[in-house]
Amino acid sequence: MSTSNASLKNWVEEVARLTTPDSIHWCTGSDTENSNLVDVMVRSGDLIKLNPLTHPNCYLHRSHPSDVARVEHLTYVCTKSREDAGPNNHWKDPAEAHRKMDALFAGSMRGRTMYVVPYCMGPVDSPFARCGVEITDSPYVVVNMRIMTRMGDDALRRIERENSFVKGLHSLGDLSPDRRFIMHFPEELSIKSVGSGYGGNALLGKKCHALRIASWQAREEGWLAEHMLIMGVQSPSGETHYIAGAFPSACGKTNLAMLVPPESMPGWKIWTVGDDICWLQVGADGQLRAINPEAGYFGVVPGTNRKTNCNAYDMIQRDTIFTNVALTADNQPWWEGMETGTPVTDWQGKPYSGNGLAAHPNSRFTVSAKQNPIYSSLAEAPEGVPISAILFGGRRREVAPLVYEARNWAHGVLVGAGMASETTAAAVGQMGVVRRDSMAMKPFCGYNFADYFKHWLAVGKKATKLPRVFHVNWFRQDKNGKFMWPGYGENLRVLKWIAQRCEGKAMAVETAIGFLPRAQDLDVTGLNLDPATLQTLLSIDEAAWKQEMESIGKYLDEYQTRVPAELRKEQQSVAQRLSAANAA
Ligand code: GTP
Ligand code: SPV
Ligand code: MN
Repeated sequence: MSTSNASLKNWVEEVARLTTPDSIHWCTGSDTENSNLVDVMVRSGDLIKLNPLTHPNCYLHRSHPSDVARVEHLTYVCTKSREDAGPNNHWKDPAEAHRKMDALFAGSMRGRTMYVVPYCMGPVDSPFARCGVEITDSPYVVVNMRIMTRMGDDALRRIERENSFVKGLHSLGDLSPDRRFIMHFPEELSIKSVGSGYGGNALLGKKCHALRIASWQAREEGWLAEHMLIMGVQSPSGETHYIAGAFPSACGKTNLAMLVPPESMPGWKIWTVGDDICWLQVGADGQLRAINPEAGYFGVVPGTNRKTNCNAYDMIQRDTIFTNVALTADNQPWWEGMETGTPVTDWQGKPYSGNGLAAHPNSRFTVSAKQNPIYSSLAEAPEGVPISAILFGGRRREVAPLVYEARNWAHGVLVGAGMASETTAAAVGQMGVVRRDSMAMKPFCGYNFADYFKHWLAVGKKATKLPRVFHVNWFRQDKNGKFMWPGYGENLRVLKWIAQRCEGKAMAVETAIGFLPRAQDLDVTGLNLDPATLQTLLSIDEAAWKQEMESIGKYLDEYQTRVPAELRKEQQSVAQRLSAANAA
């Protein structure tokens, strides 16, 4: 098989000359192709078949122990001008980057098969969707891309029709961290990734294409590519609000998008549109409309159980690829937070004696969105869903209250830009360190954050009916390091207030940082929460917030004169309100 598209054909031939694979396979996305690839990997040990009685058609993949998370320090945006990449990205000159990468790709596929993977991000019939082709020597990448994207013939037909696609070249290389780089060339709509087989580094449709390259395209074309979940929140009266939420990696997007309502909130229903990436366009009706460019979930495994999220738990009992979980004696997958079973083999395949973690904290499941019991019927709608509210949220053990609402869009952009969160196991590096993570896009924005903030403000001017903007924090801790808010399903109480705010039906008090619900404005029926704790969650420490705003001001300074004046003004106005409040 091949293609009628000359530029694709030429590129594949050029890559084959450079990487010298034994053979070339054009992926169609068929079931037979998939089961052949799975067979090959079971034989090579790349996949381990899990217990077919408890977990039919499930497999375990163990990645190289040094290759278990995204590598932000090895991820580059290579634009002609360094300023276009901005202080938020590592930068390399494009010509130098190509030279360096091509030297690593030279002969890198010798003895391996080169897979050509055409894919579409978004429903294939959606005008919002965009296509790409990933060339890879990893069959694990192929079977994951088949779950995570619309992969194969339909995508190839669209590429041939449009003659436009993002080029992604990936090779495992020798998996050495010294020869591992993920390089983006937004001006050429291309990606080169070598030396890693892990999710975000290797499944190029996801963070590399759908966020870093797409955010660049989105700015040129007037839309937004965001690290956001998309969910429908249906009230007992049957009305559904669609909400998009930006939370940094491993900070609760999948769990919120698949929320299971508490028993004490009968009649409420949640529908998942997406759990990680959201493309937002101003629709013909002047509203922001969202599509999920992905077709599956690459979700955090630890912590998933019947109690925290039975939707997610049930979804991964069949037809799932697990990466870096532990095993029980009868070959069932096991992870921390699992309430049953005993691990005997850890994520590296070593006997587990009960010391330390059995599963890797960034172990993941790959599963088709179609297996989600609450998958929204509008998730495949080519025109997307209309967004009523945007949430920004981080992991903040202090300072950030449970929820507050921004005054307006421009203030909302400041709230997003000023987001901070504790680092997690999703990326290599120290964990639990608070850092600024604007719109949860610090690792994913393909251009200068100052230009990105400007673009957010511009999108606000283009839309005639804007979503309301909120900040939430499920992760406040008490003196003993215990989470103060129960989280998970109980987060619906906050979503209910948000939905009612969108309808102009819920009360709030105005503070220096925005609108907060009072305890009586939240539905806490059936929630066993100490009133003093709730009070703490719903109040702000003005001295701490004064510091926070100063720190956000300093953060904006890093972007110098490129920062839009309107955003500066928002920061100054909140700082002034806080000074006035402190003086009062
Ligand atoms: P990425 O896929 O890395 O982008 O992450 P994500 O934002 O989808 O995070 P996910 O929902 O997978 O959650 C990550 C971790 O946070 C898991 O260990 C969850 O158990 C935990 N978590 C999710 N929601 C809550 C919550 O409301 N409260 C608390 N305390 N923990 C939560
Ligand atoms: C994240 O790290 O935000 C993820 C997982 O969603 S990865 O695909 O590795 O980026
Ligand atoms: Mn993510």
